[in-house]
Amino acid sequence: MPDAELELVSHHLCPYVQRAAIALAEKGVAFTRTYVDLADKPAWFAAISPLGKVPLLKVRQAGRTHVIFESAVICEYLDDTLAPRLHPEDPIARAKHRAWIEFASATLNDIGGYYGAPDGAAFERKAGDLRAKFGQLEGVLDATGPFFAGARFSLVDAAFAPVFRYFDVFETFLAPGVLDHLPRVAAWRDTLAGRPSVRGAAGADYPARLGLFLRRRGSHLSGLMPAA
Ligand SMILES: N[C@@H](CCC(=O)N[C@@H](CS)C(=O)NCC(=O)O)C(=O)O
Repeated sequence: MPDAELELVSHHLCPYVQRAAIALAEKGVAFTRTYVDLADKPAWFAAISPLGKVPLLKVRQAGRTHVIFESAVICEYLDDTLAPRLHPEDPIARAKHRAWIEFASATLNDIGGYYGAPDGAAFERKAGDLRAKFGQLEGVLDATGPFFAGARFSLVDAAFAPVFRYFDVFETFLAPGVLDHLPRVAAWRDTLAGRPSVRGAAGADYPARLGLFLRRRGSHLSGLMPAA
């Protein structure tokens, strides 16, 4: 991608945006970020985002601007064009990684159901769904780590780091039940939390922003938060 200018159209809390930001940082490439208010989408954004969603990657190259949407596609594009490779070379391993990135998206959907659950019963159901998913991960994580597939950071790691970032905030006021008794997942989570690309993917104000967002949900979880 010689001489391309990259702009990541973002939202402060979006976990899918974080995937792309992590991949960009792992590639060591310069990029700018533009933040969109998803509650009041600007016209320029609506005009270029076919699904009305972030992230978008704007690629300015040879006098043209290309807009790429969908985080998985953005990450694949970055991996096709910039070193180091974050997907495995082996096609079977690569297919499995893509599948586990889908699994990360399903986990994010469960997290949305968890923090949005209207009552205790729905909340416990979603906690159970999440516990089951993290249990499955415990069974597939590389035995020696420190990353999903062993020594090398991959796009699967980029997809799960934002998943764990939610729990860093949840666990400031909730017992860590969903992630209990999963030693490999716990070690993986710690490693990802210390990775510079992961640390830089969200702002220092992320916990405060997420806290405010959660408090305003009016959900079961909102009611478990301490008074502001
Ligand atoms: N499948 C999409 C999901 C992206 C997504 O859901 N983005 C959310 C924010 S995290 C969004 O932009 N939602 C638009 C809206 O709320 O109207 C991807 O992987 O990029």
